[in-house]
Amino acid sequence: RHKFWETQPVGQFKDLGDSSLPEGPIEPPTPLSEVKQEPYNLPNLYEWITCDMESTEMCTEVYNLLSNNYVEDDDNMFRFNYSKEFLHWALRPPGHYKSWHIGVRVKSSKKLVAFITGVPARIRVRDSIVQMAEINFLCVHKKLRSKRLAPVMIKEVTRRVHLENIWQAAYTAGVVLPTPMSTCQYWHRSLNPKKLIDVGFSRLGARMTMSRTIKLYKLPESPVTPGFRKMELHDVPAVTRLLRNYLLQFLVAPDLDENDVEHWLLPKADVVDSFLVESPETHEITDFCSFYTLPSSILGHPNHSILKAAYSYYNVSTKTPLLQLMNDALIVAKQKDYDVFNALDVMQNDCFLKELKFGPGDGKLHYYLYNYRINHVLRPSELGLVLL
Ligand code: NHW
Ligand code: EN5
Repeated sequence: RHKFWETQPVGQFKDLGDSSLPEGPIEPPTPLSEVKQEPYNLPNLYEWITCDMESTEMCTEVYNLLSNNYVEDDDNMFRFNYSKEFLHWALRPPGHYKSWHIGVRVKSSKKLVAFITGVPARIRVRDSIVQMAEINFLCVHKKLRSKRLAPVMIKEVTRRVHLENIWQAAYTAGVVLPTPMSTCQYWHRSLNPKKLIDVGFSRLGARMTMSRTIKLYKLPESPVTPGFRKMELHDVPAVTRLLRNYLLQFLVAPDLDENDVEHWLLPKADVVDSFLVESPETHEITDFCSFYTLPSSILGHPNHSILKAAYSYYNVSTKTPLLQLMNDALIVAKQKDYDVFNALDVMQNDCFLKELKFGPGDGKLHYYLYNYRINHVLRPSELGLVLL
C-alpha cells in the first residue's frame, strides 16, 4: 500500500492501538559520520539546488512554482497562493538552515520543478522538548507527478536535517499517510458571503436569501474589548510569557522563546496579524489573538481571481472570554477586507467555532511526527501546534 512510507520510521497502521510500544523516538540517532554525505540520486535530467530565499529572483521562482502547482481543494476550485513575503517569513525563522530550502530543477533549462523545505523548531511532546524540523511546501510540478519524485525529496530533506544532528520532524497534510498523530477539521467563517457564494466557496443555505445571508454574517464596525490593540515590539516579553504558559496545557506544542515570538507573532503586513488586550487599569497583557494571511487563487472564475483568507494562528485568553476575543479577531479581519476566516478545531477553538458562525469545511488536516511515536491518537483539543 505505502511502498515508501512503510520503509520510514513513522507509526505504521498495523501498530495502531498497540500501547506496548514505547513512546518516544522510533530509531536512535546514528553517528553523524554515518549520515550519507552526498545527495540522493535524481533522474538524470534533474539537479538539486539550495534555494537562497534572500534572493528576490529565487523567491519569485519558488512563488511561481507553488502558485501554479501547490495544494488545491478536493474539487480543484481553489489553490493556495502563499505570497513571496509570506514565504520569506515562513522559511527564515531564528536558527533556520539555508540547506533545508531544497529545489529541483531541469538541468538544461534551469526551470524549478520541485521544492521541499524544513525549518527548525523545539516541539514539546508531553514533558520532553524535542528538536525537530517542520517540513512544509513539498511540491512537484503537475507534469512530473506520480514518478516517485516525492520520496526522493523527502529522503534528501531528511538527510540534510540529520546533518544538523536533528532526528525528528513534524508536518501536516490533507492526505492520510502512516499514521496521523491527530486529525483536525477545517472550519470557515464567512466575512464576505456574497463573494464566497459567487465563487463557489460556499452555498446559499436552504430557505436563505442573499440578503438574509449577508445580515447573518454582519459584524460590528470595530472591536468591542476595551484595551484591544495591535501587538508591538515592546510587547514581545509579555506575549512570550502569556503564550508559553498557555501552551503548557497541550500534549504537543511549540516551545517558543522571545526570539521565536518576535519572528512568528510580531505583525508583518499581509503576512501575520497579532492583537492583544492590555488592561486599561493595570496595563497587564491578559489576552492575545493572531492570524496569518494565506490567499487562494480562484481557478477559472470570470470575475474573481483571489480569495483573501485569514487563518487562526495562536490565541490565548486569560481575562477576555475566548469567544469575545475571537469575535474581535473576526471584526478586525473584516475591517482588513478578508473574505473568510479559517480555523482548525485545535487548542480551545471548539468553544467559539459554532457560536461565532463558523461552519465545517470539506477539508481535514492530518498532523504527523517523523521518528517519534505517540501511543494514542490525540484529540485536536490536545494539540497546541499550528503549522503554516
Ligand atoms: S502537505 C502539502 C503537500 N503538497 C501538495 O499537496 C502539493 C500538490 N501535490 C504535489 O505537489 C504539506 C504532489 O502530489 C506531491 C507528491 C509532491 C505531494 N506528504 O512522487 P510521487 C507538506 O509539504 C507520498 C508526504 O509519485 P506525487 C508536508 C505518497 O504517499 N508524503 O507522488 C510534506 C507516496 O508514498 P507511498 C506524500 O503526487 C511532508 C509517494 O509520496 C504526500 O508526484 C513530507 C508518491 O510519490 C505528502 N503530502 O508527489 C514528509 N503526498 O509510501 C516529511 C504524497 O504511499 C517527513 N506522498 O507509496 C519528515 C522528513 C524530515 C525528517 C527529519 C528527521
Ligand atoms: C500544509 N500546511 O481542502 C497544509 N480546504 O475545508 C496542506 N474548503 O477551503 C494541507 N471543494 O469547505 C491542506 N467551503 C489541506 C487543505 C487543502 C485545501 C482545502 C478546504 C478546507 C476548503 C472550502 C471550499 C470548498 C470548495 C469545494 C469549504 C465551505 C464553507 C462554508 C462557509 C459557510 C459555513 C459552512 C462552510
